[in-house]
Amino acid sequence: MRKMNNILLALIVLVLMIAMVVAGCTGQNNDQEPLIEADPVAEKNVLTIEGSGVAGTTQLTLQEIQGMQLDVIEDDYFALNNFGTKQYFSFKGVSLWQLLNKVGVKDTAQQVVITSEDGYSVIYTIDEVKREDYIDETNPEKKYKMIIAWEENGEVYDSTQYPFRLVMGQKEPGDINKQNWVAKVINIKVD
Ligand SMILES: Nc1nc2c(c(=O)[nH]1)N[C@H]1C(S)=C(S)[C@@H](COP(=O)(O)O)O[C@H]1N2
Ligand SMILES: [Mo]
Repeated sequence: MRKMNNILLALIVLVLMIAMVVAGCTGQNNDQEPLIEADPVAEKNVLTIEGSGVAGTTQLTLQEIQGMQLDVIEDDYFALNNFGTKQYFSFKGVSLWQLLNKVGVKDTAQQVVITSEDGYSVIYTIDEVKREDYIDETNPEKKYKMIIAWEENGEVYDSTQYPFRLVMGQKEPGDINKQNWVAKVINIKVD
């Protein structure tokens, strides 16, 4: 009797195992299902550009932005922070204005909101985004564009963790510009 029970148990386990394998296979073979489910890790590598001021919603990885044939800007950006500290940081990236043109900015666009992963955000007018003469208060020769950088002081940001930073010079002497350097940009909304 005990032997019969063991055989029965073994059979039940076998049937269950076969059922699991079959269920697994049908799931994988179903064409309707996406191969990759919405993966929070995968989504953290994209920058979303959206709003009524652009042609549509665009999601771009660092690799895609690097492949867009935009002028690569490499410069030492002057920073003044709220403690009065003056410092230079080298950045590599592309002009935000050029990037917006590439994705299709409309004539009606008025403002740009740049938002980070942690919710930190800044707002600029389109004219401020277009501006190519942000300053270094200590060097009258210097002119900066507003850029989306992917490399800071020789280190490329981790491409899986929102690898983009908004960077610009000062609007005028005394402008505490470092606070506008939004790190880990997740969204650019143009309206
Ligand atoms: N995403 C994000 N970016 C941010 C901030 C922030 O809190 N979150 N703080 C800003 C401020 S106030 C300063 S001074 C600088 C600090 O930059 P650091 O962390 O590279 O020194 O980042 C700016 N960018
Ligand atoms: Mo700051």
